[in-house]
Amino acid sequence: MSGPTSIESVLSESRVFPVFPDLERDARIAGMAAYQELCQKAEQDYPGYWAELARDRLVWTKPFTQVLDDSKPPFYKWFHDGELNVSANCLDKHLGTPTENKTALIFEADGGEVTKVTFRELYEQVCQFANGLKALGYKTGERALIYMPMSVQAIVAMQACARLGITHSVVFGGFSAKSLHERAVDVGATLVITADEQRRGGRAIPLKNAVDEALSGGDCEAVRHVIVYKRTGGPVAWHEGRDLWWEDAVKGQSSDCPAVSVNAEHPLFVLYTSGSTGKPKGVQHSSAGYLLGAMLSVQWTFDAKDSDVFWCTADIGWVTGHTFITYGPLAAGVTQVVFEGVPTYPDAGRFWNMIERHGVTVFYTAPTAIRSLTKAAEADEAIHPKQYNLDSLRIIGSVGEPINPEAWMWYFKNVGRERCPIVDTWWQTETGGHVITPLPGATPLKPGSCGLPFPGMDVAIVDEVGEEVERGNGGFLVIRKPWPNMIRTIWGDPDRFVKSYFPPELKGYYLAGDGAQRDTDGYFWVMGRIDDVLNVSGHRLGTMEVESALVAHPLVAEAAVVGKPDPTTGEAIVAFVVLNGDLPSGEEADKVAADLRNWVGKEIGPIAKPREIRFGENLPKTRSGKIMRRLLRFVANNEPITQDVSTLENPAILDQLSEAH
Ligand code: 6R9
Repeated sequence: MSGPTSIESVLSESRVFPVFPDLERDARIAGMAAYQELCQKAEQDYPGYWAELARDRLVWTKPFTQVLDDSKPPFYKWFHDGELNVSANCLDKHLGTPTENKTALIFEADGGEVTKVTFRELYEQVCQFANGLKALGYKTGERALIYMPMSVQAIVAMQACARLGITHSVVFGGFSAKSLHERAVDVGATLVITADEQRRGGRAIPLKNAVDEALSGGDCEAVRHVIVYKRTGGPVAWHEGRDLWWEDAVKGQSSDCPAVSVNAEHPLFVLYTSGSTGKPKGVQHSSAGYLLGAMLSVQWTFDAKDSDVFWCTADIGWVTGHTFITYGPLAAGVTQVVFEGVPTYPDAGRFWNMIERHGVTVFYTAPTAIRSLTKAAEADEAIHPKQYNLDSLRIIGSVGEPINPEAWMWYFKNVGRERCPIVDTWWQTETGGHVITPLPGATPLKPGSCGLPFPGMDVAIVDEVGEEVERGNGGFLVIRKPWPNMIRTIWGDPDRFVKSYFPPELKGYYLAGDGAQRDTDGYFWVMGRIDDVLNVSGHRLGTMEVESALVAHPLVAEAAVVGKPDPTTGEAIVAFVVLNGDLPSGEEADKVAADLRNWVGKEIGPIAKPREIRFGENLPKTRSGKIMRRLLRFVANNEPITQDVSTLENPAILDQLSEAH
């Protein structure tokens, strides 16, 4: 941890860590010159660059002759006269190769049981389940909702849908029946695949019950079947004729099932994500373009090697779980660890323990997990990463939100042992795969920066009229050219797609919704969502900037900052803070708050001093670990929260923060 004179927090971070020579030597993209060569190739012949990769990496049943169709922007099509099957590209292509009998999945359940599945076995399970779906009458073009715990079966379900050309929509197991209902209706699901219950931290949480509730409304009659995987054996209600057990669906089914050849643009999945307002958006992805991006992200960012044991800790309910569990690693033929549960059960050493036991070489997690495990490790030496043998690691990654330099350094020192690069990967549900990221064998690292564009991606920081801003200035993060794994539309709402992502004043560029700046070396520094940028007395401040400063204080574990309207300064800063120690109260709280205000004043400048600091034991987070600043704004303004908070990990924390002054 940094001492009080540290300036680790601020975005003027100036440390640079050179590429590790051993990684560079063996990397797929070895050295900065190799990276630049790829970028130049893309610049000189953009369609040619992607066409070559698509021909080289994907197995086509009908080769494409057209690369990019940009005749109706922003509805772009890629490789659109080609055909393939995504599941065949993840499984069938390994049959008859040495990968066939290699371990595909090392699954560790919440209770610690480990199941290993080879690529051949996974192929057979997927085929059996796909045959079961066919026997029930399911066909290409239908939509299936998947609401399952992390399990081998969840991956099988997704792959089986892909195999038949059934578009899946995975709903995170932590979402409520209400959310499930909304998604089932919006996507027009005819099939639901679920489990009796899931396990999280030793507790059983019902899933099938929520499905029953979600489908009870009368507007989900299109759902013909609910297939239930028995995870815990817990009690479930049964709807004869509609419900059937997974084991019955696959009973007697052949373990070969021909993959359906679909058009490159066929919707592989629809994944719902929150917009800044309104109902969730169903982000629609393609088959070929999406898979190409997923595969390249695994191969380039994580420098996938045959000997790797890859572990992405995300849930399949998020895009990270789609790209870095279900599709990318399988297409790349990499062994991966998949886990059910939480990082803090049976104790907060679970991640480090699993890395040690399974010999994980590439580890990919989120800043929020790093920060909470830092806090746990500082409180309990016994589960500190230093107690574990993490020698197998060679690359560690971060995704989901900006990683503040403080957390970056802790991760780098304690997990990566100063010999593993951190790939801080910036991307979104809508982008399908990595957009800005360091490459482990090519990009020197700057703590807190997500590095340089992924080879081929045309990323820029622009002003309100789409003009690129000068280096060092903030602006909107945009992607200027269409890319193969981009969002195709918002399911059922093409107008919203155009309005959300392609504002007319931005020259047709894709607007990511994040504010960022680029330094003189071309490195990107993401400041957070543009709706999170504060304006205090005419000064632009990223909530991230202030949070980063707070988190750099030795007493602070986590912080979230929101703006509150102020008649004099426009906005005033309210900070919600979780300390490493106990929750302070009374004079103690006043004293710590005063110290923190001064600290921020010193770190960034007096303008950034929070007007108010409130302490809590935690922050309101979505189940994917994103802090819900929107709700904190209500709390900051002492306004009642009228929205549904059932999707929060910890709704009770809102009361605690409302009372804390
Ligand atoms: C993959 C994923 C996307 C939003 C994105 C940005 C934030 C993700 C980040 C990051 C800074 C990173 N974000 N990765 N911000 N640095 N490395 O998280 O997708 O759930 O759609 O969220 O997350 O704000 O716009 P998604």
